[in-house]
Amino acid sequence: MKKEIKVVVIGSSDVGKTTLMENLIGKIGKVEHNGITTAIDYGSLKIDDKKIHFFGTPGQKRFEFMRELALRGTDFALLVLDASKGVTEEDKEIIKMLESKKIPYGVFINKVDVGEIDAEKIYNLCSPEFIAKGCAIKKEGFDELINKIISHV
Ligand SMILES: Nc1nc2c(ncn2[C@@H]2O[C@H](COP(=O)(O)OP(=O)(O)O)[C@@H](O)[C@H]2O)c(=O)[nH]1
Ligand SMILES: [Mg+2]
Repeated sequence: MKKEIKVVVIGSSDVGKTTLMENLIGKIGKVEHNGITTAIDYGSLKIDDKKIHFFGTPGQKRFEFMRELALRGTDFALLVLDASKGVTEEDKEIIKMLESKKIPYGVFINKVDVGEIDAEKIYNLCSPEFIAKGCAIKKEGFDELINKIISHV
């Protein structure tokens, strides 16, 4: 079984990827300009005998090439959605990218403090390994998210 696992955090802009990673892992190395993550950031969590390395991706469509880069050699992806926005066209494009590359992924529905997305709706669109829900700013849903990631990588 693999002990070093690469997980890419992916999603449209402003869904809460950076907040999620910062609150999950702590301060992480990143390069931001005007609030846009322009470089692939990362940090890792050691859980039991596994080390999970998280890689961030910028959400802006014009940085699609960076998603492509980040997804190379990845073991798993975590797609972050914004519950207040629902599943957007941009999200659907990212889902298409993940499915065409056959990368297993889980979905984290973020911002459940300000909205909701029916899991059924997501399962009608695509086939994630799991769906977890939470609130990145309040650090809610993190234990369940980590448990689900661990049981799928
Ligand atoms: N209400 C709410 N806002 C959030 C949550 N997580 C992040 N945000 C806010 O959403 C905005 C975008 O977050 P950011 O982490 O920069 O998103 P990114 O572009 O996907 O990296 C910021 O203003 C965050 O404070 C959440 O769980 N609930
Ligand atoms: Mg960001």
